[in-house]
Amino acid sequence: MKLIGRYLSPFVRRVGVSLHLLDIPFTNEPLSVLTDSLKIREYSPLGRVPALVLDDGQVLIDSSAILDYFDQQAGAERALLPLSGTDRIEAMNLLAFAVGACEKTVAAYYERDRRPEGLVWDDWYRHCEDQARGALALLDARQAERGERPLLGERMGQVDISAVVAYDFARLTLPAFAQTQWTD
Ligand SMILES: N[C@@H](CCC(=O)N[C@@H](CS)C(=O)NCC(=O)O)C(=O)O
Repeated sequence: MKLIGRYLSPFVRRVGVSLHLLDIPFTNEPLSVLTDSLKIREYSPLGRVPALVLDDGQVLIDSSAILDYFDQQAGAERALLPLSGTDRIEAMNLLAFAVGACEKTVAAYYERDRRPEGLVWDDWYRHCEDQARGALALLDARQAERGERPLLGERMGQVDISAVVAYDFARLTLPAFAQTQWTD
């Protein structure tokens, strides 16, 4: 099985971390969306990462869909996201903040770092950054309430993985987050 995309992408990274946690062996082909887009499109015509090539050649795309596939296989006891019930509703909601923070951080990063000089829209950059900050602050407040316990339930799961990946990505790519001290 092969995971396509670089771990700098928070979407690729949350899949990679989850596969490790589920003890599922895979290799990584670190293709860049900037320099390897034609190669990525050979795996997925949408040209996005992550894409996951299964052993039978089938290609799955979109981190949430990929993670759902493995959770279904793992079964309720091992799944990283509750498969049903009220816990699932709460998990999906927290996850939407973590994944939303990734999306807004990616948008801010592209606005600031990927546009030609003179075409950067500062107000939009700040808007995206504020949205990412809002979502991360909510998760941070939740963690402060939970203390040593995971964000949901009693064992580390997808909400924790995605929250940490989102937080790390913001620290790595947005200067305003570089010095931020969040709940340990
Ligand atoms: N909803 C998708 C988002 C994936 C995504 O936006 N990946 C970015 C890299 S961080 C990408 O491939 N960007 C290139 C593009 O969209 O053209 C997921 O969860 O997998």
